[in-house]
Amino acid sequence: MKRPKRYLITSALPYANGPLHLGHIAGAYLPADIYVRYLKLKGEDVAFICGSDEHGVPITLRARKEGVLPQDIVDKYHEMIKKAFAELGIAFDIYHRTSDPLHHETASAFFKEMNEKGEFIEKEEEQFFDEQEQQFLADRYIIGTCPKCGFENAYGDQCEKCGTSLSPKELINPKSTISGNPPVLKTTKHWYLDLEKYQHEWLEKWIDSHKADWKANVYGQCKSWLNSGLQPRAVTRDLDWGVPVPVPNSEGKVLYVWFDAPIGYISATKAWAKENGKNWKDYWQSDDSRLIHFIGKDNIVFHCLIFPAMLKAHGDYILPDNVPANEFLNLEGDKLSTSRNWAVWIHEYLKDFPGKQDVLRYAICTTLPEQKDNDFTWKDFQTRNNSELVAIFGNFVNRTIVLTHKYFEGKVPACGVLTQFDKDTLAEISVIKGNLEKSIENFRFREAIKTAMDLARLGNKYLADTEPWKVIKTDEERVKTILNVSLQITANLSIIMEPFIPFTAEKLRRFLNIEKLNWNLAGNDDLLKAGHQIAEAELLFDKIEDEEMEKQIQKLMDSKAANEIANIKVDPAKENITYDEFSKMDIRVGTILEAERVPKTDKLLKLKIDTGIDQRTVVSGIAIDHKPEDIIGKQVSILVNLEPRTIKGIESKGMILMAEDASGKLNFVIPAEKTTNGSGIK
Ligand code: B3M
Ligand code: ZN
Repeated sequence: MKRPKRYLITSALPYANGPLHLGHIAGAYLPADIYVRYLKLKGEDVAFICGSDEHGVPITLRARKEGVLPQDIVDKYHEMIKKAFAELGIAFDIYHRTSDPLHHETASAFFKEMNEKGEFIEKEEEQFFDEQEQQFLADRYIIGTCPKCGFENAYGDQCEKCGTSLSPKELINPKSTISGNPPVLKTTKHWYLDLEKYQHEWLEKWIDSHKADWKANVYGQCKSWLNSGLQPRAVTRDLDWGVPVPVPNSEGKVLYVWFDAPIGYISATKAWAKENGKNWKDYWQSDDSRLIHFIGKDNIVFHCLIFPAMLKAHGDYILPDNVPANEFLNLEGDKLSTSRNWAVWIHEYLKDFPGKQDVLRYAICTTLPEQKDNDFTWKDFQTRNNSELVAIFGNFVNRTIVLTHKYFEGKVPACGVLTQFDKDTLAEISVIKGNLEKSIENFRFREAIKTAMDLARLGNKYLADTEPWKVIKTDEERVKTILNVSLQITANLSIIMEPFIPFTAEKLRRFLNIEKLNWNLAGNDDLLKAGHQIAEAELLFDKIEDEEMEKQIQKLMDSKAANEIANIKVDPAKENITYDEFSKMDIRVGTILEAERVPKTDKLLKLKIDTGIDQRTVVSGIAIDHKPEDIIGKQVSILVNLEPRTIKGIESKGMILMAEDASGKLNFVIPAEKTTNGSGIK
């Protein structure tokens, strides 16, 4: 692509139904922010767009659960998310929101325009309806038994236990989550985007044209969607929260959240342009601007297939030039989860580690899940801080500034004759800068931050090799040159670190008493003139102690424990029975004498039990949790007067009593002390 005149960079609009965590930042926000800061530092014309996604069923569900209005939910989280981004230095040009009237207007007009062009298929369809509540039920408002794994609380669109995508009609015994009643099917009309037609007309070709420049995971996911054949997709819903369908006689219908949300990028750009004397169309409707969407991998289909299809069908818009989606970040080996509270919440981090935004940015950047899922651990976070930021970067800068004060009253000493080693060191700065540009421009931010750190490593090594603290005793002129070189490296660090750790870059500029410098100046060896006065040194980074890490790990352990307790589901009590009914059961203590698997079954063991009365065979469904060799000799409780049954051709006389825990594991019910076989249990 020829050099664009301007850039339009978007980050996925987070749902305003909960706070931000680490996974969000690693997916769509930190990479975008690094990229944008880099472009801006080069003097490019960039609009960096984001905002809250305030529609959709998760928000209405949450509001219902908390007994408040959807608007209350989005107001609360919009502010919270916006603040967390700002404090972490994710510097959008605008952080807008989709409940804003400007967005409703923009999304409505977009739909109308497509509708007038005849781009939608209108279809009547049967959908689940809650008769008591008199409303249609979105997929998430229906739960039932998963046809794949039997999980009883699967949603209408997905089973969270086995991960299968579902449609509400596939659920066994569907129930409305609002009234709890079984829903009925009722006809309703919806507008569909004809993705099948677009696939054949141009979409497939367009995706293929990006085979070389898109990330393999992104291109691969698009191809697999295309290979299974795109189907028309409904872009409207029966719901009372969202952008109303702007067509007569469509009361109770709104645009599907995934139709209106990406249009949110456009409305946000309009709002920004209005405030900043720009023309939003320059960014969205002009071929010399470059559109890039930063997202997480679960949003690929919407940004690479559906939204482009909408933009093209509308007709006036450019298409994304790249969609560098990231994979997922895990936490301490486990999937991040809002509902299980398995997360590092950004607002909590900012409170727990004041002034350490850059440590988190750095640790996340070095762990970005660019090619595959990756794992964030507090141990790694601590090591990144203590062994890299403190020991390499901070150490180099501190020594340079302290020595400049000690020997030359804080004035940049003049550079004398350069040795070959000095020249090689200085030449390395440009090499590093060149590598960095390549990495950033190809969205390889992990590689980029490592390269940026190489400059700090270079500086640290330069000081260790030249040892100015020794040379000063014999050759002050040489020390002037050494510190001049070191200071030039420090000034270069203030430029190239800015995209990654902007708070630190600002601190460095304060130490060096300089303004923000253009990226293109990096690589120069005379950024600081001789005689320039620098400020006193402060520490760039502080060590993070073990106790602080232990606190964070404890926090995670606490939420794990809280979850385990919350997840224990206990069956309600059964109907009362009489004592006579109970006393009919003859339960005894027995001992397992023999145990073997019943061939061709997973669950069954054939046991020989000494009941005190006799020795008998019992077939028991405990093989998943118990191996035959482990249970021989064990005492058990056995119901001896249960009618004999033939199971897999074996006559089973009686039943071993087991306790089943919440996870379905079966544990033996045994007397607390060794008891004679045949003792009655009453
Ligand atoms: N809110 C989904 C998400 O946060 C959605 C992104 C919209 S981007 C237009 O993953
Ligand atoms: Zn399932």
